[in-house]
Amino acid sequence: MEQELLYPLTNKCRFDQKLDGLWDFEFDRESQGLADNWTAKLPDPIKMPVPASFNDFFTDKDSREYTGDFWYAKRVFVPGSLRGKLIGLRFGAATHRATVYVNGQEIRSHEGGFLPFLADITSAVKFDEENLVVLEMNNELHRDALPAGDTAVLKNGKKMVKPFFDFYNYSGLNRSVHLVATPENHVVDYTAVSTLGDDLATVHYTVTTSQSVGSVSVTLRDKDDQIVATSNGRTGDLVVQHPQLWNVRDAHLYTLTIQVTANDNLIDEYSDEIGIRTITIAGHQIEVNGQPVYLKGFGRHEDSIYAGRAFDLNVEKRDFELMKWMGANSFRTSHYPYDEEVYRFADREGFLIIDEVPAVGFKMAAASFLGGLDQSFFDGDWTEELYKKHLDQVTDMIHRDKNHPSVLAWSLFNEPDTSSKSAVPYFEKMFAATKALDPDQRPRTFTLNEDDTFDTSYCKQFPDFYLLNRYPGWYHKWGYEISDGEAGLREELDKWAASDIDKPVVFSEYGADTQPGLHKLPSVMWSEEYQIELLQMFNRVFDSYDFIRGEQPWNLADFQTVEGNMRVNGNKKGLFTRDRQPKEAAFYLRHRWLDIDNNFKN
Ligand code: BDP
Repeated sequence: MEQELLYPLTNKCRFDQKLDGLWDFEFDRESQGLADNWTAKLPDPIKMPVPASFNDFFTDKDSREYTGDFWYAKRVFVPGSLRGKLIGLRFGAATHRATVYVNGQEIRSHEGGFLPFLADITSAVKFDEENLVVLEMNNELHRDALPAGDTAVLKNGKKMVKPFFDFYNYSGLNRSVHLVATPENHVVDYTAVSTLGDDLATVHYTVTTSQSVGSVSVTLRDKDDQIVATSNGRTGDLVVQHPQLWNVRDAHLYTLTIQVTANDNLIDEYSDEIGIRTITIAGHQIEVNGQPVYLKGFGRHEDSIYAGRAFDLNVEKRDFELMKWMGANSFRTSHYPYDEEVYRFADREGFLIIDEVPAVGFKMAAASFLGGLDQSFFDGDWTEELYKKHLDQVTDMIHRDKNHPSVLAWSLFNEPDTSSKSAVPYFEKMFAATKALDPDQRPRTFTLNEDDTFDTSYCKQFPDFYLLNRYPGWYHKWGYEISDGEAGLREELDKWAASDIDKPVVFSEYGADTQPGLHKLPSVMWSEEYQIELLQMFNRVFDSYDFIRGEQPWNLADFQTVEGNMRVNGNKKGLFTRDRQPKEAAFYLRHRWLDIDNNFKN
């Protein structure tokens, strides 16, 4: 578990500098780098942009598909004015494993390619000089790691990943690297949870500091910079009269400022934007501030041309404009936690996020779709090791994202194999271990794959609400048979309706691969017309069941996957193309969503 996950900032006590730009980069095909002293100097580096995935820049396949060890290096000047502070390097995402060296000294390792970590480099740093920062990285996939997959060795000796999931294994430093400095006695973490009263709200906060000396004060300011509440101590309550609540597509934020002082000296200060709101599940309703909400939105990916899975503010800005234009109010961070800037966008725009951990590929049928095995995933001897990493990443995700008002729920898996009893002990452990992690007690859930139905899933008791991924009309009962697909979907939903389960159901995936520009009357699969017909079919079904409380088609935009006979240069289920232009279906769905209020069905 990472202790220090606060987003970096510069103020009178703290320093933050992004180290984005060109880094040195080299493949380590023989895994000889460490033995050959690459921590002191990469022998023959090329330049590589950061943040970026390295894959799609290359014009040769061996480089694009490269699997194994690779290295990054950069000379970083550390100003003498930072003497006396703790100096760190904060990596937003190093996919999937990294060991950090500074001036030849090994600092730390980290596994998990979608969450940040801080390397404390204070003992290695030279002030007022350039410091050599070197990273040894690895992008292999394994069954005991997240996301799950295999790494094969071809007859020619080259390695190749076999993901048990449907997105490209984009690798490298996918998010910004920061040089940070904090006082030795500093704010390590804080939590802020709201309860609502009659025209009044209370923000219950806790602050953790690295040392116990010093006193803590907390101030809350409104958007006009007026102080609305103050409190003293490491835990306390901020009482806000006439609060402006954070709401769906109507966001109001307050600035929370924490100060640590000793003998009247300011020692550390940290500020963040928070929202005052509550989230509850009441029967089959999802509620924000006690009011029912119907989710309209998307499954997404961090994916774009050239830089792969790199976080790109420009792409993110465009995606938010597209989602707003569509009338959406929510999305799922399928299938991994996204860059922190995404949550900050959502906080400001009033979007709800289902925050997902990279527990994807926990299903052998998914592996066999891509040429894998046929056995229950949770029978495997890798699950003990996997569980540890999985819990670690759920812990870090909740720890990192807990203070964002936009986060509605935690998704602990995407499409695990729950149709075998062997899943149950794993789920029992995971749900018990994560119960108390979120101070805001948000709902926990996971997506149920097509094979994990009302009848077959052994894990229906775990989620607080259900996420269903269903593909009638595409992976089965397709084309002219789509009417049978609709009938089958209704048969399953009738069983949910007739059961004594009273929890919301959200459709978190459904869709049709669609080649933009392909038109056909009457429709055929892959045509723009067919995508619309499939969405119309699903929408008809959603509108006939009151307990369906949200729709998030797959996917906002086309995205890259491994090559295969089911994919034409990637997954084409986007409502938008990979370069973020609308397919015909986007106009259809926009029309529907602009007609549906955020409290649809109430
Ligand atoms: C679902 C997966 C998603 C895939 C989608 C598809 O959750 O990652 O991209 O199917 O096949 O099973 O389009």
